[in-house]
Amino acid sequence: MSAASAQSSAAPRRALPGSPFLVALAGDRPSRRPVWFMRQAGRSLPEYRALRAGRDMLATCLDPELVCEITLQPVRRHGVDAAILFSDIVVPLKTAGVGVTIKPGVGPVLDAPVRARADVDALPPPSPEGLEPVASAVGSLIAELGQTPLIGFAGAPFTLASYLVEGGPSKHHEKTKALMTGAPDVFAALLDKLADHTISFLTAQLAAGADAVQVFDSWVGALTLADYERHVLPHTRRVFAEIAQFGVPGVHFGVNTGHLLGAMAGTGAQAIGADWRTPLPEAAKAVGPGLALQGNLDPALLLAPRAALEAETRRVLADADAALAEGTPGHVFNLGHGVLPETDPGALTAVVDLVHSEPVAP
Ligand code: 1CP
Repeated sequence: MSAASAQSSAAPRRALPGSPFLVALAGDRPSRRPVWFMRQAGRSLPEYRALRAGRDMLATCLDPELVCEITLQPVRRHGVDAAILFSDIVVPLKTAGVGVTIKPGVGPVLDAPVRARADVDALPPPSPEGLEPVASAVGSLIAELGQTPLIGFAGAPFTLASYLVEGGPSKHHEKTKALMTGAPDVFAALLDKLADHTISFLTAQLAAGADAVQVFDSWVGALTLADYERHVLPHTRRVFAEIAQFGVPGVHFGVNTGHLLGAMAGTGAQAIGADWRTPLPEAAKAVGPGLALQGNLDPALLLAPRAALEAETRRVLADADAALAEGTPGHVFNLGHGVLPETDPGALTAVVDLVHSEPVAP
């Protein structure tokens, strides 16, 4: 029995029949247009900054009480239709014993990069025990959230690999691409091990009751379609196949993925997140009629004058309606990537109010 099936009966899954977010992902007509924001937890909120002051990021991710509070903050403040767990994509690596820290203002930084077969062989397997604080936070959140669904998440194998191979954040992912093309067997072994970590992190959250998941392949847009299909897709497909037994919807998202959307639709996800560069009707054509769409307001526009922000929000809603009219089963309003740290939280609340005030497409 796999680790995932061993845990799938751990907690009875709650039913949230009225949730606009879950209804839209299921392809039914929601009572109002659902909206949440990538990176809504943390980032722009002063109440988050106050809590985080003097606290290490990864230590915060492993403190269930703090995780609960930070996850709930944007739900209270903005009235979004889903909560996303406060955590990070490198948490499963940290808890397994990989030397990684999150440097303020930078992101994940590795003690030692992974660039050769021996480095891959030395990577530790997932540690379900290490993830117990995450599962505990999910359990408490399910109890606190009432009718608001909780989204669990993980980084996809390629995006995790980019941090491990580069040693930290990267613009061009050149060392990752060099390994992928120069030593494809080593790269495949690395992605296979990382897929185990992705599955373990998602399983911990799903077994504890998460209502949906999002798998972030944030940096996969740097690849060609051919490289994506050969080196990445099989591993991401395994992730979605392993979590399918939980029966919850999965969203798959990456930045700059206009040329990959059709292939990403073949991962087993129920919905695809589009970044702001691809208009939703175009994304709909790429992913086909069976998958819901999420997105895709440019997060930079939250810093624009309010009238421009409103106009762009309405344009995204009109694009969504055009996609729905052509057969897209559902739409969840979101940004085309995460909230920028300098965003005025009032702009986020204004977008939520506007999205909720617009009638659901017939
Ligand atoms: O969305 C939410 O509100 C939940 C919290 C969350 C999520 C979903 C955080 C908290 N991180 C993530 C996922 C994550 N982490 C992704 C995928 C989503 C995306 O593309 O935005 C990625 C790529 C990371 C890696 C990471 N962690 C970065 C990016 C670095 C880079 O390469 O540009 C950064 C800055 C972090 C640290 C981090 N994670 C989360 C927060 C609030 C922070 C900032 C912490 C701090 O410095 O105080």
